[in-house]
Amino acid sequence: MKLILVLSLFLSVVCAQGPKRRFEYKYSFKGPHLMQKDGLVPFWTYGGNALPSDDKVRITPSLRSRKGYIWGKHPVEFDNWIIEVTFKVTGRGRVGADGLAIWYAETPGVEGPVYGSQDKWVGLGVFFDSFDNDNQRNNPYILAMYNDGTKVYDHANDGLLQQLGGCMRDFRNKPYAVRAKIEYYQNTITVYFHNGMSNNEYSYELCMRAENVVLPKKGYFGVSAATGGLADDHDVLKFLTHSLDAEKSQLPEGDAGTGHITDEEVDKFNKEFNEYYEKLQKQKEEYREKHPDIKDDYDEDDFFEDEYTRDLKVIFEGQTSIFKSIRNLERKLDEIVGRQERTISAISSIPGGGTGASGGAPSGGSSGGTGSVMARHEVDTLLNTQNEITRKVRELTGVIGEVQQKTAVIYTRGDSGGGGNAPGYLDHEIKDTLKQLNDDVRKMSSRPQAISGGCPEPTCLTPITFIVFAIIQTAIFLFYFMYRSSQEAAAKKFY
Ligand SMILES: [Ca+2]
Ligand SMILES: [Ca+2]
Repeated sequence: MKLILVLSLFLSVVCAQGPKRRFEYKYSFKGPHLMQKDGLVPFWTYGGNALPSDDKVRITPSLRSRKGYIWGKHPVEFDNWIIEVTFKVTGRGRVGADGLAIWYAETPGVEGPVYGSQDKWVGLGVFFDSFDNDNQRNNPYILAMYNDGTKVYDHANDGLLQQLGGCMRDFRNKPYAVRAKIEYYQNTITVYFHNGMSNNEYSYELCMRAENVVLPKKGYFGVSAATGGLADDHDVLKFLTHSLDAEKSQLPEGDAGTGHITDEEVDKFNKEFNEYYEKLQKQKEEYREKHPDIKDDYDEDDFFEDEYTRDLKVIFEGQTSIFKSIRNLERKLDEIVGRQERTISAISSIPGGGTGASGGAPSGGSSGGTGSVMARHEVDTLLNTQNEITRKVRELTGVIGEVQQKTAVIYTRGDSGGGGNAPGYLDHEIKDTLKQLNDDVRKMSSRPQAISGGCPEPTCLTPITFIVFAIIQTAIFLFYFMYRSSQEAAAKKFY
């Protein structure tokens, strides 16, 4: 940064010694009242598809195969000059055509094939060639060409071999208008270009320089443009001409004719500059010594910034504000969460219906002592315990029932299956049967005489027969009882 300042200081010193500039309004046009009411541009004539308006001259619209031009009416009366042309080349395509030309020619051009103007001109043409005819991938290209009236512009090669010099620069679709500064001074042509990325009028860069070029005297300035298969708008916003008076630089002794700075002069300037610079540094140091409190990191960069730095700054500020907003949001979110937690705890401390019923808390006092109020988890524990108890009781009941059943079964089994404990009615039945049997036996033995003759012989009922009969009967009875008891036991099992 310091270096740039130093250089600019040096250049300003040099320029102060350079040619005197004078604005030439008769060779210029610019807005906002570029066009008169009758549609004319003062001191200029235009033709073809050129169309002026208040703030610009549209040399061609973005339509195919158009040509337009504008030429100064008056011949240039001064030998050295500098022109500054501000223009825009805009089109929707990634590639445009054909281009724009700035002229200084012996005669005003007429419509023709070289960017809208005639070929074989005499003088200088500076071409802004949009379209890459020779396919060298070197367009858009800025090219300066001198023609003595014999050469035909080589469109096929984009005039590459005919140029005085040139540079590859993109001049289409820029945020600001692009600018070209063409200086013709002491037979030297210098072309500077401003790429239209900023509105800073000092952002020019050197494009080409050619010495020993003799242009015709009393020529005409002009601008022309053309479109082809592709098309751009070619708009010229300003055409400013300054004459350069070389008289002052001719005054110093020696080498006056060329106007160049001699080595002696360069040494002198350098010496002066070094003296000033040292003086400045000395003063700075003195100031620092006198004011040690003041921040001594004086840096020009703090005071100047380029566009990139400015953009970065804007981005940084934007991000900082976003960061702050996020932090704010975070804080508010924390507050909300805190409130929510407090609310939840307050709700849980209020005795609910179920809690009151099981906990036996006072139903009236919502803000009663928290010591007497059961907490939720306590209630839950209590309910769980109760359920557990109920379940256990049920299990116990089941077990008891089972035990009863089993007892009953055992009991009934014991009742019916006991060998020696025959029920009483069986005894009676057996006894009755036996008694009846005895009675019958006795009756039969007490009347043997009464039945004589036809009565069967005592052989028909011998004591042996009787005893056998009695045993069989007893066995039948026993068998019957056993069968019956087994039937009953089976029936109880199902029950
Ligand atoms: Ca071309
Ligand atoms: Ca090319």
